[in-house]
Amino acid sequence: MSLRIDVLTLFPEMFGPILGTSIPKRAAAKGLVEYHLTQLRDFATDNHKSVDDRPFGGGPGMVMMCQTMFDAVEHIEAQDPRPATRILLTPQGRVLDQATAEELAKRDRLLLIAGHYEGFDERIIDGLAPMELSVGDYVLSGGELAAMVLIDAIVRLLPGALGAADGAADETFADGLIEYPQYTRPKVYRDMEVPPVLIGGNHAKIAQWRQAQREERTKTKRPDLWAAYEKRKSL
Ligand code: 9D3
Repeated sequence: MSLRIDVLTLFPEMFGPILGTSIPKRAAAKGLVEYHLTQLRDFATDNHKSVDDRPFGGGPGMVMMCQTMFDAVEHIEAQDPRPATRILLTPQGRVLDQATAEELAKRDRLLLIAGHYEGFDERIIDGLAPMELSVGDYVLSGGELAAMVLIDAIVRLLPGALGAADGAADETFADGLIEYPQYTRPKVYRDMEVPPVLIGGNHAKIAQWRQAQREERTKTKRPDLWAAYEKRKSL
């Protein structure tokens, strides 16, 4: 059975170009995943089609309201008998990492909820008990781009999603080190030379050089990953 991904959003039109391009598109064409977009505003019941309201107790901004969210989630979930893993995209969530993407790629139904500009009524979190995910510690205008990041990270992990040419070369994060530097023709460009070891054809030496490069570059470019790598090795 293929993966069904539902997205609940005020901006479904943002998703078309991303889901219709590259690997997300190819994965859907191969039947590995289906995308279903739902407009949250369709579940508004008042004349103004409200999906948010002013916060009790005062303060800036607006708060996504319970009724539209609960009604929409119940409507979406009733479209398929498989229970959905509910995911709320929020800056307060746990930060997405590769292990989480791998875990989510094993599920058969995901419901992604993206808000815009503002927060959620806490009863949405209490009542729907979603997994709360962020894509990093910086402020976006809404959860839509975060949802697309999550979809892309998951869908490319589905078996068969990557062509033979794209596959396998996923070393980064698999073992905690970043990748070795790569070069292609020409051998000299604007006085910058390709490391001679790569041209010599000694494959054992090339492998050794690449591994040393990975370690050196992880130390300097990603000291956070290097610390985690050293810690894991010492256990
Ligand atoms: C005033 C407090 N703000 C929290 C930092 C309010 C707020 C700002 C931006 C609430 C929501 C948003 C919109 N962002 C998201 O919905 C979001 C997000 C993000 O901003 N960064 C990283 N990951 C995510 S996932 C969803």
